Amino acid sequence: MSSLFPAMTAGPGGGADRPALRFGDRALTYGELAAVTGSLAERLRGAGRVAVWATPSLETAVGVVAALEAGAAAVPLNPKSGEKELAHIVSDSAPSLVLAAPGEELPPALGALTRIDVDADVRAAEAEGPKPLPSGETDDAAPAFVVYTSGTTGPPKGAVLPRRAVAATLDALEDAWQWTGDDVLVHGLPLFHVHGLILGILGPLRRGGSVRHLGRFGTEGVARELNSGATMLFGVPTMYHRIAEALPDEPELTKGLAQARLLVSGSAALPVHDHEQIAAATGRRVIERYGMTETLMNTSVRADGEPRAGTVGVPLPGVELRLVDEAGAAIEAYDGETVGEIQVCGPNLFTEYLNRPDATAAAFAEGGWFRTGDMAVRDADGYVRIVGRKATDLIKSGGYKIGAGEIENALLEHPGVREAAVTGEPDADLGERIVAWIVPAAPEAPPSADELADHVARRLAPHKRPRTVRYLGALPRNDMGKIMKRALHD
Ligand code: MCA
Ligand code: AMP
Repeated sequence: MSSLFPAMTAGPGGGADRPALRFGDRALTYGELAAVTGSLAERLRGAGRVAVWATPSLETAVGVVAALEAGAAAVPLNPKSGEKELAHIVSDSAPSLVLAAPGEELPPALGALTRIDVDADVRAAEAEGPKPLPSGETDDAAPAFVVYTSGTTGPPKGAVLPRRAVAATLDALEDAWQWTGDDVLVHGLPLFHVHGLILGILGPLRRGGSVRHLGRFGTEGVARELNSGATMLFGVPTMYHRIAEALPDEPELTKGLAQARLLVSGSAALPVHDHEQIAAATGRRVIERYGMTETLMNTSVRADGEPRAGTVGVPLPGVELRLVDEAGAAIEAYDGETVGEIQVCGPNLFTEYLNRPDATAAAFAEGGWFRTGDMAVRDADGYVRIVGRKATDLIKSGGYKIGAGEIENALLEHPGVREAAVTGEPDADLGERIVAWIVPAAPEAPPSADELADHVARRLAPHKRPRTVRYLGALPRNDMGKIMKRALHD
């Protein structure tokens, strides 16, 4: 097995004193990271799949790195997951244990799992003496992660990401972004998804550079770090929208962004208006990259390319990308007009949905092309422009992918709900906002919007809660009894 983090194992003179991770006032150099992960990795050897209680903390980064160095697969858990969602993920992924920061209270759904506290205290690790990293052979096809992602219906599916995919995507970004060990990344993304964890934590570590995590996103933190040595910023469009709104009142933010080397947005489309507002105030252009949990990163505007608002750039090195029409035939046009579904192939792809051979088979077209479900056009110079999504039942809110069916099922479990339909509506801040259309069981006493939001937040996760609730006497249905969601908005 080649280590995913060569900088951590570099010998004397290899940069052990260089900063690796910083969360608030807690930080680790590469030498310290090797020390704290060494003994943990030894305990995790042969552990198979390990759950990680993925709070935005140093312990999450240390736990994941140790698991990967041990050849185990990490299953990052959203610490705000509701009981139903968590129970599903735990029973589906069947981890052998759970890693958590000391003192972190874990919910009953994890009660049956052995818990290992992640000790990120470097003095304790050094007192134990250096521990060689496990040297067992792990195949690059072996799983590195199982990341849960929503589909249109049913509970989230676990995308199994091999070590090869993690290495391939991070190395392709090295090329596209001229990303080096001298870069210092700042972000405040959650650590239970690809964006924040794989790109935002493992990316810098693979390059031998460093990351400063904000704990939670805020424009002051972004300004502070970009004005004190950070060179790159990652965020979802909601974060860049909030930055764009704050720029007129926060001169330090303007100054920080103006001097950054690279501002990268992803997970959803960044509206052209936000692009323009940031460019006008700072003279800097945000670049977009396009990825997916199942594929990691597919395309990006390159650091040495022309930034163009509204596009996600060109395929990354090693990624094959095609557009196909409704009959599944490849579209040859590069005319900025002909719309097709994006399909991709390459070493960046997941291997399967855990325990879901049916869903895995359905996700691939002949020849191993993965069907992304994203609709796009290609400009003459190869720039890809995403224009929509095949499934209207997938909602992107705040950069989170959310399945309408999952929320409808949760709403139907509320005794005050007789019928429910969920749609997404445009929202300046979140991109899309979740709207629940409810037929109450008792029209004279419908459950309140807050009650329904809390119900969904408790069962699934707070970001899946409806932000708007509309009450109806009946849902519009066609002759077959199927809900006509388009008619709802009329
Ligand atoms: C609110 N809260 C509640 C409730 N209402 N808790 C329980 N019950 C309720 N009814 C809590 C929330 O948990 C949260 O807590 C706080 O109140 C505010 O919630 P909310 O309004 O939802 O959050 P926000 O401040 O609007 O968040 C915006 C955000 C967030 C920061 C942009 O959406 C975010 O972090 N998005 C990132 C998504 C992401 O990383 N996606 C990557 C996946 P607290 O404040 O304590 O949290 S896509 C991907 O990985 C692919 C590969 C790709 O291409 O990148
Ligand atoms: P997820 O399944 O949560 O990993 O989200 C993946 C989806 O996010 C993709 O299929 C796209 O629909 C969307 N996405 C990611 N990056 C971008 C982007 N830069 N522009 C538009 N959509 C994006």
